[in-house]
Amino acid sequence: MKTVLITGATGDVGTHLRRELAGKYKLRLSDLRPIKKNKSETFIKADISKMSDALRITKGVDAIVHLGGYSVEGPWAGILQANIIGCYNVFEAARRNGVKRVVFPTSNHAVGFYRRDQTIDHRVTVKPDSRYGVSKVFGEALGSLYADKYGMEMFMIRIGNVNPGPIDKRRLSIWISPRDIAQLVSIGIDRPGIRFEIVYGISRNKRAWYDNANAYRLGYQPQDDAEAYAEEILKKEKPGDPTAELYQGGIFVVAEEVPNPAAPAKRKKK
Ligand code: 15L
Repeated sequence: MKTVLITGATGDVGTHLRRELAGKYKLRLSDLRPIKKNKSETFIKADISKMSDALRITKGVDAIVHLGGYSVEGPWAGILQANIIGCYNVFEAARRNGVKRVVFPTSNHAVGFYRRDQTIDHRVTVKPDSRYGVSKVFGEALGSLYADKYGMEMFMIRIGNVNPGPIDKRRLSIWISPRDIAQLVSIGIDRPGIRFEIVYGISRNKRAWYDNANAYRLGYQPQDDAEAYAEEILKKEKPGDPTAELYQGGIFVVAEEVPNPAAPAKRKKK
């Protein structure tokens, strides 16, 4: 049985994967936060922004599912530490420890500035919608480098939204069920002959914005379709931000007010 490291194992996706992949692989979990592990799992507390920790957790595993890091938009300092430095450390530590296979859950936010009336495949130019989206593009680029330069096997899943069911209209297009994401991750771990692949992490959704032919070519057979929830979801849907609704990335595309430290401080009114 293969030993598989899951970083960021306490998060939502990690929690679904632990349940779905139990018994299929020996799971080694890591996270900054402590975890309540079960008997068949091992846990190592680690901060992946430190190379020494990344080297420790990746030693002796057959494959890595690198979920660790920020999973939503956030301040640059945090994204830099967790998603840029952390991702570099994990890929580099894998290389130094001779771990060839890495599954990297990237995100729909790497291409979130495509419009909802467009269908995109795995070959489109990236269009990140946020600092978080840029960090996922960084991971994809780093994966490509490590595949071409060091012969590593990098499987990039641009995940939509993992949940037991879709939670709103946008997610009817990008939802993936826990069992479908587990199937895709298993393809990423086990399929022979991977060098560098990008696939979309969505179920077989009728309203998909993605042409997921590359995932199907590699053997993906999703079991679920968000359409089964559509009527119920659409009944509850309220109109949202009109800009966000134009784009696939939703609210992530909307510019926030970022304080400008160079601007003269406003005088307080007396
Ligand atoms: C993501 O990439 C996030 O990890 C997740 O928390 C959701 O925000 C998801 O995208 C989404 O777009 O729904």
